[in-house]
Amino acid sequence: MKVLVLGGDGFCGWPCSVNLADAGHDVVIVDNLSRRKIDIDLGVESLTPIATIQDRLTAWEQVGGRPMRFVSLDVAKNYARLLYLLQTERPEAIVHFAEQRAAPYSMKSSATKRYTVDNNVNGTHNLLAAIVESGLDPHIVHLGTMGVYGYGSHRGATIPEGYLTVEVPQPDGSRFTEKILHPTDPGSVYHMTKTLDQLLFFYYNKNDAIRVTDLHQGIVWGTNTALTEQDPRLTNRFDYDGDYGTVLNRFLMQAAIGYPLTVHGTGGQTRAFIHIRDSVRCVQLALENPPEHGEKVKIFNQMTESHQVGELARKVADLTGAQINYLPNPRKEAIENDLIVDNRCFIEMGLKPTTLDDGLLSEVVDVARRWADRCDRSKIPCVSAWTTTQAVAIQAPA
Ligand code: NAD
Ligand code: USQ
Repeated sequence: MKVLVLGGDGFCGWPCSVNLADAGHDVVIVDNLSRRKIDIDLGVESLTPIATIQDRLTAWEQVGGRPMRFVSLDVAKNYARLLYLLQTERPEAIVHFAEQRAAPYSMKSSATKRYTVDNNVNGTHNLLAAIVESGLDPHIVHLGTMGVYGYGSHRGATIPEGYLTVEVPQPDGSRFTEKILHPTDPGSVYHMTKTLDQLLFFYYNKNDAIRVTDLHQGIVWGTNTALTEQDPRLTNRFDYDGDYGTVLNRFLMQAAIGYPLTVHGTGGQTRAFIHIRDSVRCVQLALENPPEHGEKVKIFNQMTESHQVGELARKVADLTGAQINYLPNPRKEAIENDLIVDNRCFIEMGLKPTTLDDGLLSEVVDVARRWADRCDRSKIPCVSAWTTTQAVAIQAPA
């Protein structure tokens, strides 16, 4: 199948692209390399050394991979070129990773808030409008987030895959039931853009019958897949800095360099997790099982385990002997929350999850310890505060 991978140079997009090529798909990576430019602006680097996209593609062919092409394009800004790309490539599917994905970066300043909204919402809308204008019928597989449901209290309820069945009271006292999009409760400007994406998909699916699968993905941990381990130039990125590093990978890297694990608040926040190998597999499963024509947006919860942040820190500490540091929280978020998630769709499609217990140690030894000398400790603290209240709290002397 001809597949465009928007954002195919990123952390999730790169291993996904090579996996799709390996599965026999004809892959075109579309990326404006904005993520590499943000690294330069922030003065940070991936813990793992990453090759240029050109060297990645050469290396992929040299290990015998099915050739992939690269198109440099900003999908949020260059509508005309995006439309032309669709008209000339005529993809059967488009995997859409091309968004600014860090919640802390989105909360840094009004400039990064505006950039995140402009980039993410325009990118998704440009894609939808261009598909309509092209007259083509590709299946979009979009990377959304578990964060659209919010991390307040769900009062013990299981979070369904996208749609909630509600009972609506009628004036005569009777009730009818209806399936609605699960209410959204974003916890950052970044997460808010994902809730807006969800509405864009709902509308274009209803109005133009565009086929969409929206993957509500949890926090991705790990680094490589079997395919990206074949050559050092195929290595995936590993973010550890205070803006782009996600919690579990940060803890693994911190343990590897003897830096006390940075738990925000009491660590009572519960989040959903998935290993990068499973993320890649889920995208392939979603791509190869498109919705029927006329079917509403398919929503899958792309996660395999839920854990409290404090519990994760204790797990990593038990494994490595690391110290734990409980810090003032730079985010405005619930101190503690429950999270019970229905993820039956992927399990029924045959996903065999990589659990934390299987993968943590090898990630510490093979990646975090191996590249520990590349770490810049000054980039570890999370300094993006959600409001001035949090800014004051994180600057107060301990
Ligand atoms: P990433 O920053 O590593 O990759 C995103 C890629 O998209 C980058 O290569 C970037 O250059 C590109 N991009 C951004 N804006 C673009 C634009 N306007 N035009 C063209 N290319 C553009 O992020 P990631 O971790 O790979 O995340 C990919 C997607 O998955 C995001 O949409 C993110 O919201 C979602 N997601 C990620 C995680 C996670 O833990 N990493 C979890 C859930 C969902
Ligand atoms: N946290 C710590 N210590 C740290 C870093 C984070 O305690 O050093 C806490 C945060 O306060 C938060 C939790 O860990 O409560 C998760 O933070 P995170 O940075 O790992 O994840 P998040 O900001 O939610 O964003 C990441 C990805 C994003 C994706 C999202 C999935 O960057 O692209 O959408 O995970 S989810 O969380 O399910 O919404």
